[in-house]
Formats: sequence, C-alpha cells, structure tokens
Amino acid sequence: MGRSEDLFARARRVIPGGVNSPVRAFRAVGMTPRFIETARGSHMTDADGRAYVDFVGSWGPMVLGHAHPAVYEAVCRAAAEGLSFGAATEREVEMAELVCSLVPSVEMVRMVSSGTEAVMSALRAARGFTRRDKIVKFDGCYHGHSDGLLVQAGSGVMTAGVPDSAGVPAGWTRDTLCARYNDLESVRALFAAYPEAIAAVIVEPVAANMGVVPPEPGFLEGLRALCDEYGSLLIFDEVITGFRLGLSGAQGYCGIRPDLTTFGKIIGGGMPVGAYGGRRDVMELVAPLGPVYQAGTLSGNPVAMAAGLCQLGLLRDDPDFYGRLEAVSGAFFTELERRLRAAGKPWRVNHVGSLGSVFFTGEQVRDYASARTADTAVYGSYARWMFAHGIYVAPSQFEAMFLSSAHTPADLEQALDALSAWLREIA
Ligand code: HOZ
Repeated sequence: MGRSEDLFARARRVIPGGVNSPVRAFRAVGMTPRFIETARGSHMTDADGRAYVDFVGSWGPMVLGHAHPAVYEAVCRAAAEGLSFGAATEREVEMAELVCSLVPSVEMVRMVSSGTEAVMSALRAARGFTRRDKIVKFDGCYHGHSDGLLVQAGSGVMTAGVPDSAGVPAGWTRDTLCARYNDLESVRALFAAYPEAIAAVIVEPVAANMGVVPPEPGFLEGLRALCDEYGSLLIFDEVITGFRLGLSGAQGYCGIRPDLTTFGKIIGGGMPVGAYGGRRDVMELVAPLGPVYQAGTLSGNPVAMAAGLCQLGLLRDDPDFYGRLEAVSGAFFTELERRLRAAGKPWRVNHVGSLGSVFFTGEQVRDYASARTADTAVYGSYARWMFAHGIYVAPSQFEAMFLSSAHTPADLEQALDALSAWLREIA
C-alpha cells in the first residue's frame, strides 16, 4: 500500500470520508485521494513521491502557478510581523483600493474568509437593500455551502448526485428560486410570478461548477435588463472567474456591470480569502455603517492580504498576462478537442480563457440538464488514466480544468500525449 492509501485509511477514522471537502475524496473517479506534499509552479508531488502536472491549481487561485517566489516572500515577510490581529491593518486598505481600482463595478468591498461566506453576505446585503426575500439561482451553479444555496447546486453536490443537502430546513430554501442557465425565459417566468419579491439574481457569469459552461450571447445582458426592470440586484459570483479571465473578471470579459460581485481564493493568492463588493449604496448598509450584520476575526487576515496583494499586483503590472494565458489555453483546449475528433469521439470541450472542461457527451453542453448527459464512468476512466500518467485533473466530471502561466509547452504536451494514449487504449 502506498503512503496516500495509508494516510487515507488513517484519515477515514477521524475525518468524515477521510477528507475536508467531498470532491477531493476522488469517489467519483473510483480512486483514493492523492495526499499532496509539495507544489511548485505547474507541478505537485504526492506523499508517494509521484509528480503531476497540475490542472486544478487549488481550484483556481494558482493562476501564476504554485508557490510563486514573490508571493512566497510576501507571505514570509507578513508572517514575521504577526499571523492574526483581529484588528484593522494598512494591507486591508491597500487591498480594498486595489480591488476597487481593478473592478469598475466595485465601489466598496468587504473581505471575508471564503467564497461561501462572500456569497452568503452578498445575498444578505441584497436582501437588506431591496427589503425582499427571494433570490434566483441557476441549476448547476454552485455558490458555496450555505443553507439557502444548496438547491440544485453544482460542484460536489452534483458530483455526489444529490440535488439538495440533508440538514437544510425546507423553510431556509423556500425563498430560493431556480432557473435554467442560458434560458432567459425561465428567469422571466420567475419574475412574472414574483414581480416584487426577488431581491437578487445570482449567477456564475461563466459557469464552472457543472464543468465549464459559457454564457450564450444575450444571456447576461438579459439578466441585467430583467433585474433593472424588476428592481432586483444582479450578483456575479466571480469566485472562480474573478482575476482569472482578466483583471476585471468575467464582468470585464463579457462587458456587463453587476450590482454586487463575490470573489474567492484567488484574491488571497490561494490563502483562505473571499470578498464581496459592489455598489456603494448597497455596501453602505453593511455594519457598522448600516443594519446588515456581517463580521469575522479572520477577515482581512494580514498574511492572506499580503499574499493576495502580491499576486494581484503581479497580474496588474503585466499588461499582456491574460492575453498570453488565453492564447496558450485556447490552443491547448482546441488541440484537445482535435484529438478527440481525430479518434472519432463526439465528446465536447467547453472553454473560456484559461478554464475548460471535457464533457463526455455528444450533446452541446449549455446548462445543467445537458451537463448531466455526460458519461461519468468514461470520465472516471479518463481521470484514472491521466493520474497514472502524471496529469492531475479534477476528480469529477463537473469541475473545471485550470491553466496557469506556469504551465510550460512540455507540460501541455505531456497532458495531450496522455490523452492520446488513453484514446488509443479505449479504441
Ligand atoms: N467545490 C470545490 C470546487 N468547485 C472543491 C473544493 C475542494 O474539494 O477542495
């Protein structure tokens, strides 16, 4: 038995399922989890000394690769000054100024510790502002694990094949309305049914938790118009897309201005950070300025702020960063799809910028229903092969592949060669 198996056996005795987050249990691909010891650049090494080219990147934040030397330095310097104060610091001001300067729709921003917290708090602000209770989310979009949002959620919930979570009282999801991604009519119908009750529409502007599903032309524009028509707020959950698709996230990429935006781990360079922000008149309702309460000792943690400031600063100071990353990623995903076609497979590759997914279905994937037509057994076969050949892909069909600026042409070739070898194996 290898060390990862040993560790997993120990873990299962004391941690539910042996892991601290369900997807990383690898159940969906019929494997035991890899226990990671180190990560540098585009590579990770597990407890058995096996090296992988990493296409998960801690689920997004490692856009510069793992342990970037400047980020590491910034973290060490900050740690030497103290790990947590539970008090205001200059770095938090710098971070807020930086985010507001990079994302035009964000006039004020509040730091929290995770994407889940960011979304939960943004919805509270939206409800406080509009004095309405209902929210609209989309089937297959994932917004963290707070009670009201575990309805037809993507990511781990979708991977486990359960529409909702046990332990969430029915009353807590009564005000959560579900619409279909890329289907404006389904949203319009909800507004028609509840014209004065919907506080906000929350959406992943590029869905990346049912695999990657791009918004179709007009979808985000239509959401903006409907929210304006009915006096609701539009919230972009940019936990995955923020600072990944560009300095102003998916909203800059797609040219839509939401009222509120949520960010996640990328804003902390991979450390536990989230943030929510947006219109000044909404954010001014947050305590202590207003009656919408939200707080946290670890919010704006000084070490996490140092990591995030350094990473965001590097991204800002390299004017062609996103252009280069997108060009390399686009070529990679296009070649991946070409190899599937050459092998006579109808499978689909959806991609936007440095995010992509191979869907093992012949259907065009544009929403939750079509994503669910993917053959998860084939995904399992593909993932096991990729891991065995040194490629760390998401251990679930319903997650994204993340490229970083640290991926070299040799890394990408290794992944493509592994895919080709698997296609020959299953031919
Ligand atoms: N829900 C995360 C991806 N969308 C997975 C988190 C993890 O397992 O670490």
